[in-house]
Amino acid sequence: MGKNVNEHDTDRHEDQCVFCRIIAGEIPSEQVHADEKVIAFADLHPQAPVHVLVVPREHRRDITELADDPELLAHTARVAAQVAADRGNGDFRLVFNTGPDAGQTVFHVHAHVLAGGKLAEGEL
Ligand code: DGP
Repeated sequence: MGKNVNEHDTDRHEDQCVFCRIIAGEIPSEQVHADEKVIAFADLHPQAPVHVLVVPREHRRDITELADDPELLAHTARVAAQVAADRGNGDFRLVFNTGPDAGQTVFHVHAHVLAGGKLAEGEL
C-alpha cells in the first residue's frame, strides 16, 4: 500500500535527482550561467573544448516534457547559443540525449552544448 496519490504528487525530485541537487547548491558545479529559468554548468566529463550543460531549474524528465513548454525550450536554446558565443566562436552542437538507449543517464532534461573549435563527428 504505502503512498497515496497526493503523497506521490508531492515527491521532491531534488531529494534524489543529481541536477536538482546541483540547482539547490547541494552539489558543487562550475557554473557559467544562471537565471530564473535555467542554469548552465561545465560537464563533469567534457567531450569537447567547451562542454556545458544547460538545465531548466524545473524538474522535467527529458526533451519530450520540455517541449510542453515552448517558451522554456526556446530559452534553453538561447542560453546554449550565448554560452557558445561567450566561450567559443559561436558554432556549437546541441544534444538532448533522450532515453537510456540514446545514452541519457541523468533523467532531468539537459542540453549538451559542445563547442570551442572544430568538433569531431561523434555520437554524443
Ligand atoms: P546524459 O548522458 O545525456 O544524461 O548526460 C549527463 C551528463 O551529466 C554527463 O555528460 C555527465 C554529467 N554529469 C553527471 N553528474 C554530474 C555532476 O554531478 N556534475 C556535473 N558537472 N556533471 C555531471
